[in-house]
Amino acid sequence: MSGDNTHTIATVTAAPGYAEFLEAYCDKEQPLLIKGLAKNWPARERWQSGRLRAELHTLPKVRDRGVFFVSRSPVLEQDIEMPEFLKEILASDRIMQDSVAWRFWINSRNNRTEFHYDTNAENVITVQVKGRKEWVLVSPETPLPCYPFTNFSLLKDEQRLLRNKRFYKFDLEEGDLLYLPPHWYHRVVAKEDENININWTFTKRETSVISKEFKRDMERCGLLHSFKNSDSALVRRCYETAIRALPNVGGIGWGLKSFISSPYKPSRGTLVSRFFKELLQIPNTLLTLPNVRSTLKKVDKT
Ligand SMILES: O=C(O)CCC(=O)C(=O)O
Ligand SMILES: [Fe+2]
Repeated sequence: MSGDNTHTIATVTAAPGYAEFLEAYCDKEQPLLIKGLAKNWPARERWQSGRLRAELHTLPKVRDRGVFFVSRSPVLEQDIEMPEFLKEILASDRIMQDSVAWRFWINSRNNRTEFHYDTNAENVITVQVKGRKEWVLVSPETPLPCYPFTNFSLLKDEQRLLRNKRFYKFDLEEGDLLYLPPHWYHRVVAKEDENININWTFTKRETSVISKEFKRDMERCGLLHSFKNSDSALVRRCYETAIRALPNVGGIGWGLKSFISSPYKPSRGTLVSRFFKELLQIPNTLLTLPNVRSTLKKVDKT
């Protein structure tokens, strides 16, 4: 362990089997880097940014979300060779089947995705098909400060944000696969002229990993859910106004039909205390507003 809390992500050179993937990584929600997994994928020859973008626009199942393209069912399978563990997890009844998505990211050099974690307790499996991206992952046990009620970290100086956090910093190179567990914050910077990655997302039905950020997520989602379904028309209207005003980049409204099941059941008192903890971030939020404006121009195209 070094003084600045940088750790080294678990790294292997061959895909684990399904049972090992579950036991060592997915059940424990620990990240994994598989080097060179996609070395021989036809996509490495076939995909080129302009052509791929044009092709994705012709596919009826695919939606252009601005930041990425997304499909709820398989597309361009002829160009990729999914490892067995991935096929098995996507087909398994351990996950919510309506949570599965195929996403395509086509980015030019220096494209930057700021610190956030994916909502709906999403697990992400990413393959860097072309180019290279630098990732920083921050453990949900040392969460970053967020904008109130959101999964987006305050836009502040990175060195200060990472002080005393447990994090991994590494390059995802052409052909590498990354398993990103739920609630791990990440920021990503594209490092080559052409950068293409594909990722699959899924949400487990259950979890026994009760990290600090998991608790906050359950509490903020519980609160948002109670505002949305409140008996008071005023509360419901305030909720709807706030959601409409917020950028629709992370599915802030908790889109899944069912919550993930876990031993953590926050009490009403905990939800109320969460409400006030979130409000306490308002002063910090105001201080970062100039950064928010410039970042939203780049990010929120949905
Ligand atoms: O590749 C990027 O720029 C962002 C990726 C990301 O946030 C994700 O896959 O969840
Ligand atoms: Fe993400």
